[in-house]
Amino acid sequence: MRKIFLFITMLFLAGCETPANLQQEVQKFIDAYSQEYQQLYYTSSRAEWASNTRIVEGDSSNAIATRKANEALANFTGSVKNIETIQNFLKKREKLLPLQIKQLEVMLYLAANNPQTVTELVKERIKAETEQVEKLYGFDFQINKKSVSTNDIDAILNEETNLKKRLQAWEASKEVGKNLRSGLIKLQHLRNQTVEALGYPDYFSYQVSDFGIGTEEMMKLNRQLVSEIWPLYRELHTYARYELAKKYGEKKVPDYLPAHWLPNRWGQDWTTLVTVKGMDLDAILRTKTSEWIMQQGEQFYISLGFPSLPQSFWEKSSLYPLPQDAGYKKNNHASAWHMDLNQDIRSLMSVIPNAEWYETVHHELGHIYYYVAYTNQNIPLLLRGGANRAFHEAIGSLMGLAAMQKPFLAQKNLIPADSKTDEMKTLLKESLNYIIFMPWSCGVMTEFEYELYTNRLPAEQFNQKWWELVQKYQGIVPPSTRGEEYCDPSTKTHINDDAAQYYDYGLSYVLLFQFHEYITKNILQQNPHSTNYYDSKEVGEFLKKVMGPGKTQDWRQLLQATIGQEMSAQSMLNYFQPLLDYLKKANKGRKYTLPETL
Ligand code: X8Z
Ligand code: ZN
Repeated sequence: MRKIFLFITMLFLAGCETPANLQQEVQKFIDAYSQEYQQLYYTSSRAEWASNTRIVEGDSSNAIATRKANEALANFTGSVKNIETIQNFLKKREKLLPLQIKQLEVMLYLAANNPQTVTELVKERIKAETEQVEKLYGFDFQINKKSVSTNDIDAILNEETNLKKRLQAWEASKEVGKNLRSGLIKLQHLRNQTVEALGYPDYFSYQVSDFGIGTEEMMKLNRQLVSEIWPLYRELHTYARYELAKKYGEKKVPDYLPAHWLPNRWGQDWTTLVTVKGMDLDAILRTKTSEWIMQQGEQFYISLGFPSLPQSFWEKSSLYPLPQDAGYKKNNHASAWHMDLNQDIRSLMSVIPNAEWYETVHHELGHIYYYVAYTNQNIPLLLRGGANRAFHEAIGSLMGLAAMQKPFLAQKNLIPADSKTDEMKTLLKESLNYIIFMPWSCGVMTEFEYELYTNRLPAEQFNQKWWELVQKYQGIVPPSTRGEEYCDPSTKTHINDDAAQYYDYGLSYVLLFQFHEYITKNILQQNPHSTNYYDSKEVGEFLKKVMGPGKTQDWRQLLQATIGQEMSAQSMLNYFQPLLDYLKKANKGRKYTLPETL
């Protein structure tokens, strides 16, 4: 009798949990979670937005609101109750729908960043992160005791030929690091400790896991990418040493590039070393307004079949530099925000009319249109993200590349249609952007953060390790010894507020050239070095295929489905192939100081 009873009970229980029932139950949980998450996320975004757009010295009201909002979000995503529910559901994953599994995994990933089991550490970390951003962007950069903006510093590094003045500007740009050192030490520990609680070995590994690969695999991939472009980088490095020595009237060509010789605070972009006659975009853009640059960017996307940006984007974004007498400061690094994971999309920039900002505008709008592409009822809230983070970075950079090619510029009447330009020089200029970036992103930044988090770099070695990597990967040296009182890595935005994710950008450049090659071969049938995407609805359709699924598909499968390839640097190498011979000739008889292989 008993046995029969038990049997019936079991039948009943099993009957309750048919896949359909379970799926329904899980869906109810996902829907409720998503709704609450969205509200908390929006509150946090608004507070962060205020903290990044209005930094008032001595006023902590924004910081307090941001801390509170971020704590509320963390309490929810990291709650033990939520984690247990998610883990229990995931134990029965074979009965769940693929998109449900993906959403539960996203929840678990969010939880791991701030588990309730270590509430105090999470709180400390949120506080430290908010303070770090305020210190970085509230900093008063000064040259000769006069306040300057980072745009001012960048202009000097781009244009000035007097080495003393260059040195002053470069040194001024690194002062902020001293104030950020203690915060970075704190964050190194707190970031590691918070993710350890849910079983990640360290913060770097946590961030890497979002790509579905392990830390060692990611490091191997990055090192391989650097080694693939290294022959080209070595030529560019040699070329730049000699050309810059000439430019600055220095008789002795240095073995390594002094950091203040380069047109960028971190040596990550050398584009302005070369001007192409007939295509001097900087000179052309200087005659335009910042607003014109923004509209131009939007127009390009619209021409591909994307909608115009909502009125709220224009009203709520913070697109231009603050007036000097504003009485407050703002984050001067460009970013794009999906405030509520729905219709509130904004960008934070300090656009001035020059080629660098022209490119950045296209980059940020790439994020914005990515948001637009996956914000609809087919894509669950928790899967509104890039196929991986590198995809999100790639689209806008691709558009930036396309918006600088000659046929595009001619169609937009920015250069005369019949202007004769030196194609090799154009390619050289492009390589000073895309190739130069690789040892910086996949090398210096990635290796440093790997040391910092995975290998727990001691604080007394931050600056030493930094410059060791800069010399090894970029062939750049500091103008004079930089002791540990400085913290030069923390002058870079992402070290502070986008930690352990910089390989996203290196990978995005690789993807960008894969997309570009596919588009030019299969859609436009144009020479990849000389294209015009403008008005091509087919290109727009292709981009929507890449962006539309958000995170609902595995990124490798999506890449196969859209371009039929795995991720590879081959397209980038194809693109710059003609340059290698040209540079070898230009460098004939010159001394190479970087090793042939890394
Ligand atoms: O940070 C950015 C974007 C914001 S998503 C402007 N980029 C990297 C950088 O500035 O270091 C774009 C390329 C590299
Ligand atoms: Zn970006």
